[in-house]
Amino acid sequence: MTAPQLYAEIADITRLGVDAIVNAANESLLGGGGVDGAIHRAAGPELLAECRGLGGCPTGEARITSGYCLPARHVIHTVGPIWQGGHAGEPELLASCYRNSLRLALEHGISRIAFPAISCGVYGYPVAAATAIAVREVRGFVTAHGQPLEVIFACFNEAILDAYERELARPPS
Ligand code: AR6
Repeated sequence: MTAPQLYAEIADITRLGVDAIVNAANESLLGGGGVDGAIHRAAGPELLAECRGLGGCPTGEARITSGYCLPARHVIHTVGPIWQGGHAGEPELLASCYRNSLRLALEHGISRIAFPAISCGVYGYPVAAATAIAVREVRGFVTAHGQPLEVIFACFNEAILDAYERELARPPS
């Protein structure tokens, strides 16, 4: 059996030809700035039309759509928490984003998935804390389920890549 692979790389997530890319969306699911805007621009207007039919998504949950003009077959939209200092349930909500996205991936037979650094842009989550949660949750999930087989942490800059590489080098606790 192949062991799941987790790695980080500098990448524009909209260019990755994986089974699913994850979108750091907002509760409306109707697009926005950052990676959300880039995904909608690259996928084309049909993505927005499908998202309209979903009726939004609460923070911490996830929804799946087709990828339309993207090289990725699916988009998993999840809504990260807005950083408010760390005492408003942000860590648990961010962990839920990763778990719920991976659960959808498993249900849809997705074996290669790429995540952006959810909440680390406009939503202001401190990068070191967010990447620690991301790596812990993804490791825990793939260890428990053996799927997805490949998880890419798509980093938009070197600072994010450094943070992921530090976490990935740490032995699992
Ligand atoms: N590929 C990979 N990562 C990217 C890309 C890209 N093409 N573009 C940006 N990033 P953000 P959030 C990185 O702000 O903090 C939107 O308006 C970016 O550098 O996209 O969860 C939504 O509609 C950062 O590291 O998402 C929401 O309103 C990471 O992706 C709100 O922003 C996430 O930054 C969500 O804020």
